[in-house]
Amino acid sequence: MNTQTKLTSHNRKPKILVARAIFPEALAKLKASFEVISNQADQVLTPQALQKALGEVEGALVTGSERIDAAALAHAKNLKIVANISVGYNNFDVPAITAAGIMASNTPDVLTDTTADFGFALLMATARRITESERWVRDGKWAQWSIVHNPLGMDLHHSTIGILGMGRIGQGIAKRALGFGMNVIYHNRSRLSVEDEKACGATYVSKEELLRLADHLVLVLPYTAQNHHTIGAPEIALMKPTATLINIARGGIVDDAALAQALQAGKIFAAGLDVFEGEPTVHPELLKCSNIVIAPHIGSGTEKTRRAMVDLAIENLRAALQGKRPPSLINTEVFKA
Ligand code: 8YV
Repeated sequence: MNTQTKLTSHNRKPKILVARAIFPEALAKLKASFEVISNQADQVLTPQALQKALGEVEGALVTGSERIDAAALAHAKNLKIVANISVGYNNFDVPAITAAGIMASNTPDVLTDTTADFGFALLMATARRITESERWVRDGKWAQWSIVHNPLGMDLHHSTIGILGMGRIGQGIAKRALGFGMNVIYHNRSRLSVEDEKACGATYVSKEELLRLADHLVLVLPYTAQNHHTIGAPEIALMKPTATLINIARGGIVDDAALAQALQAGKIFAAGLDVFEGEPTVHPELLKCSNIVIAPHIGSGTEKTRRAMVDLAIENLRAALQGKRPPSLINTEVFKA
């Protein structure tokens, strides 16, 4: 091996995968330190293409669209980290990633306030029928102002908001609700500390009480196998006919077919949905409902926050490839200092 070759191999940049389009400046910075396989076309990779790419790299930036499991990792001999650009990581089979000795990270905190803002926006749009009203106006139906014949909504102020899942985003929603004079109740796997309950002005109730008492039910829990269809026909049956249901958590937490039936039958007043089972496909029966506000999974979607998520994921990736502990490592047992 001549000196030149030695130098080249010594200076070899680690190879990484950027599985989806990211901001050009972030990609340029990555290219300064890494050899990058990037998917700037932004077409979700097939499982085969993902498996192949993971077999070639030492680090990968991925999103909720990439399922990382034993099959995806089948050839990933040199992979040290899969860094999710997302706080939720139900796209990760964490035991399989851990068994392969690979670190997994996510992007908590940086999106909490943006997502809580969005939850509130979706709640307000749903309760006050804003998108339905806009369609009504655009369809030329607004002939005159009317006391009773314009779309009439439900109040937020001084109503009861029920929050299912009281992590960082749930607590952010509770704090916003206090500003509207709302009565805040919540249910969570584990109860908050007295101080945290006080800071959110929130009262802990059982899941059944939450369903029965909430005027507005907001879902902010992570998706797990146990949480599949946490809200289905039996749960909706407990809700008030005047209630709204907001899902900013994950598709699969709500049984979308049951929800569509309930909305069509007037069992609840309305729903605001940012996430869907099998998204980006939306259940055709949901699309037929007028009492629903639909968004394309944009809870964290401000440019500032998406940049912060990408930056944090990159920080995790860089740390892992430098032998340091990634700041938001999920499977801490894999890290060896
Ligand atoms: C992501 C999200 O944009 O962070 C999450 O859990 O739902 C969103 O912020 C989405 O999951 C894509 O990875």
